[in-house]
Amino acid sequence: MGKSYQTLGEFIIDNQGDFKYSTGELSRLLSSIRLATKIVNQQVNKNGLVEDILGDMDEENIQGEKQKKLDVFANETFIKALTQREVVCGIASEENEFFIPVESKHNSHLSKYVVLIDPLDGSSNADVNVTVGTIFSIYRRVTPEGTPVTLEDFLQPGNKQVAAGYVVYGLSTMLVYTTGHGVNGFTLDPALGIFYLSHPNMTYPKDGHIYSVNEGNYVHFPQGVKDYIKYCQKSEDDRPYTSRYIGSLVSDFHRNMLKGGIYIYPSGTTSPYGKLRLLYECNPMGFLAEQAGGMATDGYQRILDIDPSDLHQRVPFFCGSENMVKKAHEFMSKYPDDQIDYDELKRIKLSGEK
Ligand code: AHM
Ligand code: MG
Repeated sequence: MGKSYQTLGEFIIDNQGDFKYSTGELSRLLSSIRLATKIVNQQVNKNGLVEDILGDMDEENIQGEKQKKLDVFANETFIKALTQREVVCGIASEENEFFIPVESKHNSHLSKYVVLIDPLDGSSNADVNVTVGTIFSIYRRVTPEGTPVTLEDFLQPGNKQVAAGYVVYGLSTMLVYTTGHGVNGFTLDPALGIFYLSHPNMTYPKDGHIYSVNEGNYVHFPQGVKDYIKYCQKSEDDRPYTSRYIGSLVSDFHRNMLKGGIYIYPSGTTSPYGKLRLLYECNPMGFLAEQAGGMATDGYQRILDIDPSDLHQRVPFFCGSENMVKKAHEFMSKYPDDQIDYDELKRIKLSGEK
């Protein structure tokens, strides 16, 4: 974590050459995300001061301004920043049931990128002044340019991502992202409104001592997860591990990447596939994890290789330091029947649509 005066804007431009035949489209897109992040950050920082932001959407705050819930505000801000600047041809958001096609009003040539976004992840934490985040994921469209986007453009496996990142609105606000050439973190100087490169080349320690899982759901967990948790708690070698769970994926991930750890959201709780969304949460975090030398799986297979069947599909998520995820796999592999067949899921989904 060296001192650096390189700004995010400069970094984006300096690294544009990582992409052969770059036209600057991705740079413009990342710059729009940066702008939206600053706007959302301002609003997040007023949380508590402007108390009605947590109230009904129609309420006025103490300054007499109409206020919106923070997650609605964040969703609208990102969508606006991306559509008005015409830097994408389509957006899918965790907050919206359907994807949003973007039509060009100004550019004859509309961007070839689609963005998938979780505008305010862990938003229930906002009520108690605990860190929340934004997660984004960028793909090249697969349908021909110049035609309206289709579902196919969004239902791509995570290994096709061009870029992904998150923003953590914590003690300081950080934007962390990858374009497939490592992971870099930028910290916002709130006085200047500028992100500076503060964490170049972020990497997961190979081993760790932190496990992050909502143990309140223990009785519902698959046996492999229960066994692994018992292993983490055993007094042997360098164990027991420390348990840390914020309930805000971005913060749990961020801490584990810096210190070494594993995050698990298994199946068997709120849904048979866990809680987290493949497209808005697991794929972008999985891409970042791998780029930082960590791993992201569903307990059996690589997250980035899953062929998605639905915009809001959920998957179990095991993510973190390589040796910890591998150890968890050893326990999971004893219960092969718990493995999910995603091709079968897709077949069922498609046959249901006919
Ligand atoms: P959200 O997208 O509705 O905010 O849910 C995602 C969040 C993650 O940030 C967090 O890790 C998880 O849900 C916590 O869930 P739980 O309260 O079930 O442990
Ligand atoms: Mg979320």
